[in-house]
Amino acid sequence: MNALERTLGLIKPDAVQAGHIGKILDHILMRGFRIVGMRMLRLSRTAAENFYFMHRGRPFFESLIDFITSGPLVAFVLEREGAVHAYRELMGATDPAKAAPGTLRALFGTNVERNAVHGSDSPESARREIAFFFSEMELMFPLVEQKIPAEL
Ligand code: IDP
Ligand code: MG
Repeated sequence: MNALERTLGLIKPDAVQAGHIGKILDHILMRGFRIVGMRMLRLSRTAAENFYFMHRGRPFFESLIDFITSGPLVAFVLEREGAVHAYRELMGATDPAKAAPGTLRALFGTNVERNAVHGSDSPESARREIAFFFSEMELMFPLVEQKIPAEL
């Protein structure tokens, strides 16, 4: 049995602009994740460079910062058994062309940069990324089970 975990997810500016917020959240809820915090915001360049600090110096870094700061994004914290790995699975591979059918990136991504969604890659990253976007006070304790929608 997987431990109860939290992970940080983003709906990136490409998917917000394309009108995919609702559909992406439906897919997430149908997989049994509970949303315990959520907000819409636009990142400053400095904030984006801090969020993606591990990619500083990579050839795609400047373009990634341009993209992620290009418009509003939706940030959320998901809770579930094994949430970190389960949400990475639901997202699919970084490059939508290589992502498994039915994954969020296969469904809603455009290319390796404009790939619709982000998810923490480890429990350690999740802790850092959750604290980057949310204070402890802003996160819910889902004492009442959230209903899992049956279909889209
Ligand atoms: P991940 O989002 O699947 O964890 P990372 O390697 O951590 O992938 O890259 C962070 C983000 O940087 C990707 O989601 C994507 O938006 C962008 N990115 C990654 N690799 C490339 C690339 O080769 N070209 C352009 N953008 C990239
Ligand atoms: Mg990553």
